[in-house]
Amino acid sequence: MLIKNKKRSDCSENEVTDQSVYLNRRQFMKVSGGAALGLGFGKAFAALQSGNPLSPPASLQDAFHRIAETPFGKEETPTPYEVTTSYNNFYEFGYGKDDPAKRSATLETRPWSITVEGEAEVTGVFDLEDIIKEAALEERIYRLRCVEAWSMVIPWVGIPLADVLKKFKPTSKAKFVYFETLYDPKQMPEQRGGSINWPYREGLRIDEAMNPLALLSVGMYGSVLPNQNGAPVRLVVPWKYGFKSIKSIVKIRFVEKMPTSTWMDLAPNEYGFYANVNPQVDHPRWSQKEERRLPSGVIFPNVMETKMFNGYEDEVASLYAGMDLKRHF
Ligand SMILES: Nc1nc2c(c(=O)[nH]1)N[C@H]1C(S)=C(S)[C@@H](COP(=O)(O)O)O[C@H]1N2
Ligand SMILES: [Mo]
Repeated sequence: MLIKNKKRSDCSENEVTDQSVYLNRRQFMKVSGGAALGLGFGKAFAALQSGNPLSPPASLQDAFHRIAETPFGKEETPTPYEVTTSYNNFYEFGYGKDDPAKRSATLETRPWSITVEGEAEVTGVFDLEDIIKEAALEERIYRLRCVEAWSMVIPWVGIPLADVLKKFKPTSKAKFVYFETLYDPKQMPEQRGGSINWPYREGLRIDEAMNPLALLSVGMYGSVLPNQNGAPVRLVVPWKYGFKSIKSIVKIRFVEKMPTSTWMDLAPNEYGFYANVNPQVDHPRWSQKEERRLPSGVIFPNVMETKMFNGYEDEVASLYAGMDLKRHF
């Protein structure tokens, strides 16, 4: 995302181009290698769609063997794993798109606990693995649209957020849910400074959080999350700009008043609380009408129109009935 008072642009065309040139080169080598070995094109192409090489810890093997398929995103072609794990926004590890992949090995993801507090009957500190073992994991293929106007398609593994939140029995005062990322500059080097008031914070209205599309993700491409994608647990809110999908969550707080998110705090005129994907409301510094679906390069930019609520209008439009979405951006 672009930080207003920084000169550098994290969203430069060059960066995306370099990335896809690099990928295209690797893919070309694989495809031509496959052809040389006499493999059909189908098989050579399958080699590009490589899976997740990570394996879940022994205690979670069982849960990950029972991932339920769902109809979500069956029509989509997932973005290659190599792309979704090397082109990231995770500012705790740096501002370049390749920084999180290079620098996030310092993140310790086990054991991991989540503190639940605020307006709920059940509060306390919970072990993530216990939450995962109790729940049934689902695969959901969702589009992810970054506010910087690029997008990808990711096969997430997770638990519907509503199923998790209901266990804590939020009271009638819980109008919003607030989330916080880990704060530990030893593990997250960029937290030692910069213009962000760490930890990274996000929030949802309670009915948004309870919408069946909202996912608490603990994996992707059939296995656990790579660190750069927000291990071991993150939010996925596919009808909102990517920055709402907060990574490496350690705190969930049920609150009565609308919380302030990291991006509202940094630039309130550019990033609102709702942050619904909306091609009709431009960012003050760029259009939101189109997006580059990664991998995107000079020869094949792969530009497409951005859809209202990122194409999830049927599922979520009713949440915003009667609201002026230009004002509540
Ligand atoms: N804690 C934290 N969560 C974060 C971010 C971040 O910098 N820190 N970046 C956000 C942004 S801007 C996007 S687009 C998505 C990117 O998710 P991905 O790298 O898994 O594709 O993560 C979001 N969650
Ligand atoms: Mo983003």
